[in-house]
Amino acid sequence: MSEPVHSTCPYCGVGCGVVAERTDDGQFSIRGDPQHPANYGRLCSKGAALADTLGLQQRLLYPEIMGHRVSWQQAITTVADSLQSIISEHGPDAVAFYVSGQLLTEEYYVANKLIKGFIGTANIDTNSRLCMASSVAGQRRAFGADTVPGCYEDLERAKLVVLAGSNLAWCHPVLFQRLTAAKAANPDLMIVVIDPRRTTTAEVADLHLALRPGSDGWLFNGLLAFLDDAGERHPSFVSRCVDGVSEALQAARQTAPDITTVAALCDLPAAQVENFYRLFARTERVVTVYSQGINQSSSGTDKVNAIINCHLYTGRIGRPGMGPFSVTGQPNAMGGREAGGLANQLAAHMELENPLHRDWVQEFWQAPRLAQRPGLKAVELFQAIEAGTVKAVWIMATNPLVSMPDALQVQRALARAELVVVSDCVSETDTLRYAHVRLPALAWGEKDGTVTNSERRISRQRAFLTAPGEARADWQIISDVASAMGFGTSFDYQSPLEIFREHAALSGYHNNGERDFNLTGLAALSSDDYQGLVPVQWPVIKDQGRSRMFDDERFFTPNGRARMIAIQPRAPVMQPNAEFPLRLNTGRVRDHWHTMTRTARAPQLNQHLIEPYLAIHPDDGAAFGVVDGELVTVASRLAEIIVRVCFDAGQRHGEVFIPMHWNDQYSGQARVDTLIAAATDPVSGQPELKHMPVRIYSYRPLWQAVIVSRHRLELPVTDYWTLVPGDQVLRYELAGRQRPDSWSRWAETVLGVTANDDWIEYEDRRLGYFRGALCSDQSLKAYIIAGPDVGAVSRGWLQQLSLQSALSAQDRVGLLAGRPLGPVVDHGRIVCACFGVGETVILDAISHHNCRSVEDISRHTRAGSNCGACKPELSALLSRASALM
Ligand SMILES: Nc1nc2c(c(=O)[nH]1)N[C@H]1C(S)=C(S)[C@@H](COP(=O)(O)OP(=O)(O)OC[C@H]3O[C@@H](n4cnc5c(=O)[nH]c(N)nc54)[C@H](O)[C@@H]3O)O[C@H]1N2
Ligand SMILES: Nc1nc2c(c(=O)[nH]1)N[C@H]1C(S)=C(S)[C@@H](COP(=O)(O)OP(=O)(O)OC[C@H]3O[C@@H](n4cnc5c(=O)[nH]c(N)nc54)[C@H](O)[C@@H]3O)O[C@H]1N2
Ligand code: SF4
Ligand SMILES: [Mo]
Repeated sequence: MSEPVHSTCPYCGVGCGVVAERTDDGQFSIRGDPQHPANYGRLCSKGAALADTLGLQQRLLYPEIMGHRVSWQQAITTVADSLQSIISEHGPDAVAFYVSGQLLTEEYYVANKLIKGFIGTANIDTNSRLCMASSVAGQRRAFGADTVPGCYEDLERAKLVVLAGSNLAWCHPVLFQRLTAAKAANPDLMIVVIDPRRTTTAEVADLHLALRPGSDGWLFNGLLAFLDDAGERHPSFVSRCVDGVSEALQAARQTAPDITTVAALCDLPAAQVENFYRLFARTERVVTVYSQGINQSSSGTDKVNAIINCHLYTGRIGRPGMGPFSVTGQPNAMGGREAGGLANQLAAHMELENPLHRDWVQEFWQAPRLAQRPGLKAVELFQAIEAGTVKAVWIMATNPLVSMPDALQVQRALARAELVVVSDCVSETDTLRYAHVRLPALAWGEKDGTVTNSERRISRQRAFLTAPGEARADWQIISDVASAMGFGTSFDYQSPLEIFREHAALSGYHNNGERDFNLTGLAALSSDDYQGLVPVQWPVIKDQGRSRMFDDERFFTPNGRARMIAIQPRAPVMQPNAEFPLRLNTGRVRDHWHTMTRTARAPQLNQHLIEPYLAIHPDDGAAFGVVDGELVTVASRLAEIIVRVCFDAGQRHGEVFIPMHWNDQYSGQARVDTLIAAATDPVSGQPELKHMPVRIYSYRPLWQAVIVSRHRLELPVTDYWTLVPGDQVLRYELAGRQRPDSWSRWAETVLGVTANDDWIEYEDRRLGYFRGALCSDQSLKAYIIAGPDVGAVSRGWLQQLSLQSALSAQDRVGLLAGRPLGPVVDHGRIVCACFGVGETVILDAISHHNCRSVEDISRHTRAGSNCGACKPELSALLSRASALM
């Protein structure tokens, strides 16, 4: 076994440390790093499944131009020359980069340096615009800098944790585990969840405020007014440190004067609002965590400031166990902000609008020309591409055809652009289809650099795999293009360390404490230091990091005082109406990561929620004439998609939820962002991804089918299909309105059956059912069952047969009959991804093995005993089953 390698999980912004070790069979095992201060050894279901995502299937391994493999030199020269010629003809603003919080800091730094300092335009934006932009803007207004005040330990030391627009249990699971462990140790720790949906996170809350979507501004303005009435102003802190107080108070009083008004505006029982306000008022140690339910809104920045106002006014900031806390989504959302990856930032937390900052950066980079004004923000950028003013775009580590609002507009834009370059690790994404040049990037585990997590902690990502094919690290690709454009001496980097040192040095350039971001203490790291770098929280001025900001009561505004902002809350831009009566909310599921390019590779992550779905309250389902489990068409004024209905009593009336993950690689028509209009926040430019009016109606297929196959299939065009990658077997769920002329021919074509194959089929013409099994060496290679309704077919049984090395005669008859002939163990929907424990097994443990607590279930079935992410669901199953017993 080789030396264990310490690295950082590439998924969420919790930034857990992992240890990768080669196992005896030559594979790698990944476990939590017990020494890493973000997780102390814990991992969630996604982190625990990392080893299963490392395979080279469907990796992009060679550069390609127009679909043909080329040498790196050809690819680099083509990109450089095309950019140069567009720039000389149309000026620097005709080119743009669209990058990602999944790049490492060093990669971000180089991309930003090339475009802002050498190409000379600020047309670089990042998917953080869809994610963190409102938090950044809110923090800059309040603190004078994009500073996250606190640290994870504050959640454990708090007496009240408010989770606003955050599904922490699914999206920051290890931080959630730390919080629930702290609550178990100290039952006085109260948790309030503010979310229109009853999420898994809400299951553990002492109080869940299922408010009217978009009404958070009124709720927090009301809180501010209440805190003032309750005498909770921190007089000395406010007079020493806070400006803008009376204006903010006046706006709060005017818009949210009392609890009754707030309750009506937020559509909440007045008693719940009062409970929350009293709890906040009487608890000094309060942390308010907020995420996309706040940020992804056309008034996201105002909501952020409405939250921060309450903390500033009561002095609940800068001390242990208190503060507003914006949790970052991506592994390096924070690092990207440090490197200045947004179109309206410079680098190292310097401001593009500040001439002095521009001079310093230009001087430091010895840059020929520096962008003089902010560039286009993501939504504007793709609009400018469609309009033809931006002619070339280089997309790195993001999949905008799936993740941008008005995704069909993004598609039109890329189809129109003169040059689309995409750097990615995988060979097929919806965005890659539009790339003229495809550049193969090294993936997690293959490259080195640093990331910064939600608590400003910089950690190393370290390589433990060799570079596959001709893939190169993103910093290398960008530097190569820069050199080919003639900027070689400024991009002559030999390693990420050299870039890191430059980035650290820039943070200290002309920085006498006016700027929060400062890594002077790391600017002279040796190669060994960098290799051995232990996780540290910025600023690092000498050799120490800093866990909590503002403990010195110094803010980064010109006068050093924080600012409260007067907030006039606004409703979402688009409201449901007679034509589109439902409001569409979107977000994440526990076991998938964004556009699924990595999580779909791990079989155990594809068993929890397996199809694109629409969650709707059963009463609304009845009112709109749809039934649980059927397919529905969801239409907005922009597009239509087809997904499966999932009744969920935790949805508010009039609101539906669809996850953001499914895309054209995994489903026929389920890209939810094709439905969402691109309304943006006027301050931050962040799009409103959670509030789109839609209507729904039953899709009513004439046929449905399930196919299991050992290989990926080329499906003919059908209205609906979804691919569910399983353990060595792929499953497809299909539906359509147009029946094939001959099922037999259709099935043989889809499954690629040849004359010599062992193929058995049976068609029941009267009832309209068809079954066909393709066998090879006694085992099942592929199987299809099609008919008017395949809902009752046991998917667990099909999976089991597919894995069997030999089929019995009874199995074969069963396949023709479309059902098992003997008893079969179907574990049901997988609840615990770590150990693959299904719902049926858990319900059995409760009803037949006397399990009365989550711990009992864990002991009996192992469910929940590893990462614990499913514990809230175990507890929900427990209460559901107990109610029936
Ligand atoms: N499993 C998993 N984890 C992830 C990711 C992933 O893809 N999968 N992605 C990572 C990334 S990049 C991010 S940004 C984070 C996001 O993490 P979160 O922000 O926690 O996740 P979301 O599901 O986008 O949205 C959070 C909640 O906001 C609620 N919400 C919607 N509208 C409103 C509203 O008006 N007010 C309030 N108060 N709440 C509202 C939604 O119902 C939802 O439950 O997750 C990170 N972690
Ligand atoms: N409706 C709706 N839409 C949303 C959201 C929502 O809540 N609702 N959330 C938004 C948010 S918060 C976010 S952060 C975005 C995320 O959306 P995206 O950033 O579009 O999603 P990912 O699937 O993470 O895309 C990352 C891409 O980079 C590739 N990749 C991974 N590692 C590397 C690398 O090291 N180098 C290179 N070059 N490529 C790499 C992956 O294969 C993948 O294709 O989605 C946004 N869109
Ligand atoms: S919480 Fe899970 S996904 Fe997030 S960093 Fe930790 S292990 Fe990775
Ligand atoms: Mo995000």
